[in-house]
Amino acid sequence: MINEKLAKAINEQINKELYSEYLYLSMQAWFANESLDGMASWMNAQAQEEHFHAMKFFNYLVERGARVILKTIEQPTVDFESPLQIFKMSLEHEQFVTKSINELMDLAIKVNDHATRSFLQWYVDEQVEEEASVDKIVNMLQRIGDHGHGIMMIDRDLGSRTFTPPAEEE
Ligand code: OFO
Repeated sequence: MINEKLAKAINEQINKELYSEYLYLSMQAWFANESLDGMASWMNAQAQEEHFHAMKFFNYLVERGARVILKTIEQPTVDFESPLQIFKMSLEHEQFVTKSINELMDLAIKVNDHATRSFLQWYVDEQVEEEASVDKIVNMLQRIGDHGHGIMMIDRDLGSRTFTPPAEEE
């Protein structure tokens, strides 16, 4: 049986991952209205990835015999200004999630739960990738500024992203 405090913190993390999904869907909606279909599609792939992150925690709690307690998902921001502002906000959000995963890891270490430490290592590595991919887009957008042609090129490029859930080890 998993430590009660740790199970509670993982339940809170499930809420954060589902909020992330919601936030990226909200960003997708803004891009869709702006006819930036590639960026909208990138956000959709990102939202699917967040759903996967949430369900991975969900399944882990079930596997460890703990209850999954779903809470209200906060309304995400709906007012955005530009692609650059959105991707900057995504980066800040991912930094917040990284901090939260690190705190979970600290707790798993504190309560001596080796199984959860091993499980969380996947998220620690994943967050490095999450931050790096958004940071790269922020840099590209900063470089092109308001240049319409550049935005269209990035949009086309980002549209090629798809989400394939990683194979789960047995
Ligand atoms: Fe789940 O990593 Fe982004 O938020």
